[in-house]
Amino acid sequence: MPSSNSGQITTIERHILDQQHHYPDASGALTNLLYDLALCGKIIASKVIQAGLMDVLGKTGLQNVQGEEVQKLDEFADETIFKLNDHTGRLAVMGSEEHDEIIPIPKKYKTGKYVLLYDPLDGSSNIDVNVSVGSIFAIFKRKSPEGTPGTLEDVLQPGRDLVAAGYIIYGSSTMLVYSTGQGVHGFTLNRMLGEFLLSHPNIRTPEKPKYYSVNQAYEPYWSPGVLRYVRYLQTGEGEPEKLGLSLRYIGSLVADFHRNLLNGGLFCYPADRKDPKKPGGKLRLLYEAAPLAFLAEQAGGAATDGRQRILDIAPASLHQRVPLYIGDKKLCEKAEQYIQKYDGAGA
Ligand code: AHM
Ligand code: MG
Repeated sequence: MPSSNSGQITTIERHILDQQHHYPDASGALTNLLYDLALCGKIIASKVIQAGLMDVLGKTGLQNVQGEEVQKLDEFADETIFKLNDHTGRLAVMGSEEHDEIIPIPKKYKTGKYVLLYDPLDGSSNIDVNVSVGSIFAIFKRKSPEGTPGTLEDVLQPGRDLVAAGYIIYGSSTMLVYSTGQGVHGFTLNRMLGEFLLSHPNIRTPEKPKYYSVNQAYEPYWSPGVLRYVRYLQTGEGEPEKLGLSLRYIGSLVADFHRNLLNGGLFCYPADRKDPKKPGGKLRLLYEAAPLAFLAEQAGGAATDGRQRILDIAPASLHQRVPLYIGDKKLCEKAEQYIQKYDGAGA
């Protein structure tokens, strides 16, 4: 495992502190918040790796607000992130995939200036077959006055206003990847030390894409533009040279995104006609698409819903869904061209 940067070992704590120097007025609250999230990652990782051994697998029998089955590890991850952040005085309000409404800071604690949105355990339906899953986080500055309870308005911000975002991937190793707008940096958890060490400084997504990732089974439900676009990814139609992409699809967003970020490629979850209740596809803007779009752009890639930049979308609701094309910049531009050309201006 690479654990050093030109021979020097950098812990995540040190790295986050160094990043703070880019912001002379920083109070340290964001630094500490990111460090708390790294701790959440370690705690969740310790549970995820024991998933096969402990009685943590299996459904709770409850459904989350999206009508999907909630698994025990989802609950554990959700509670861990909430409980490690509710009392620190750094947050005004939180929002999670697992909660219908915004999550207020308990009255007995002070509120702070940041807003935390998170998907505690994305891809959790894959856990019982040992597939990588991940936690995604997005951090905004609050809009409402400090010292008051946070509001829905604090949460409904476009991704371009993110101050930080990242994910923790629980895979063959546990990694935390984050950005505060100064590049994307990856850390690998050294289990012996219990520390995240800088292993992937300043990640840039490769110039030449290698993979496209989409759930091809939904083809019958795609619009003509999406169909033509995916055909383009397969054949490189109209390109002087073949694109030569291979298909890779895990069905676990963080894992699919992480692979394409490091190896080059495009992940998409287009809008489809499969479920009339989900016309915008499956993925959620605020705690899935926007934070990953922030990382993609910081790494030299892009993210679009097929019509506009993900980071420019002003959310209307906490659990808003959005079509997502993310990764290679040129392939994102192509997605917009195909959808505009074959689906028309507003279809
Ligand atoms: P989840 O938030 O309920 O875990 O669902 C999101 C997951 C993503 O990780 C993944 O990209 C997508 O669902 C896969 O969906 P599908 O099975 O429709 O391809
Ligand atoms: Mg999710």
